[in-house]
Amino acid sequence: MREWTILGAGALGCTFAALLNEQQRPVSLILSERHRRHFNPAFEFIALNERRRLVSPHYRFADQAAATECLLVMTKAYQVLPALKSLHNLPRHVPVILLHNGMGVAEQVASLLPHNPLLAGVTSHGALREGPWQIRHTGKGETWLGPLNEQGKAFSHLLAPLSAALGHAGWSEDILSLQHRKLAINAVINPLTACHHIRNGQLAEPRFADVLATLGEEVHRVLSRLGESDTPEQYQRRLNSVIELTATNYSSMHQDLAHGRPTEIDYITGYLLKHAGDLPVPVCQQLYNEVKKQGG
Ligand code: KPL
Repeated sequence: MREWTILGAGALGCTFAALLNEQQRPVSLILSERHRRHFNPAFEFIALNERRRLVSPHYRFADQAAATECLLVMTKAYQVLPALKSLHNLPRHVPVILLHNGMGVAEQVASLLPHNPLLAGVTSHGALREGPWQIRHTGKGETWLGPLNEQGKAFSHLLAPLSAALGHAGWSEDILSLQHRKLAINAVINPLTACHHIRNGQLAEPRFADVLATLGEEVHRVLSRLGESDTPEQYQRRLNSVIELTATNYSSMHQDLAHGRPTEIDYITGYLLKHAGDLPVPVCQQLYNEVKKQGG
């Protein structure tokens, strides 16, 4: 049976490990060096129905990457390259699936690992770390995978086990488009909730109506420049629906800023600013500056 190896033992990485493990799928988590001397053999996983259980995946370190059969990269965007560079002897036939937020990293991964099948994924599952070894699954969502290079096209069979574990997994030959769509949602919700210290659902309050509309227009313009055909209305509907569906969540950028961690702003808003060219995007720019000012 194929073992799944997860690089990035954050809340979402541990959630995927727990859900795969529940389906009796062998899973290993690659831990960072700082955990080598001291790590818990198990973490507590709190499912959506509040059921708690201990999950004991195999733990590995970067120097044990030769045993990897299939790699899910679930680190923060800015950790992807250093984490992949630290892996020793990752076999060149191993599929590498990038599941981080934001964009702009895949091109560098393709140069780093030119022989590996490369795939990207987008997921709308939500998770929260409640303690050092305690993870809560906060939202069940959709997960889509698709190839980023020719070799990646042969790996649609990964969907079946993933779908059984996650409740949904789909294949898209145009994963770039799904990444753009997710980016366009994150570029509104994440910096606004981080700067205003609010939950996602609070963006539906009337005080945010103007900024939401203006920022939405800016982001939609860049989305069109990136080649996406969504109308402004379709985009706005999707945005409102994510705000509603994730109303009680604190966005990942809010959590990063609140815990004094670096954020993914360069890979979300920064990516849009880079691709805006001569399009006016003053609110995007202002939010980018504000997140940076607050330490992100
Ligand atoms: O992806 C998210 C994130 O927080 O990064 C959303 C969809 C905004 C949910 O919180």
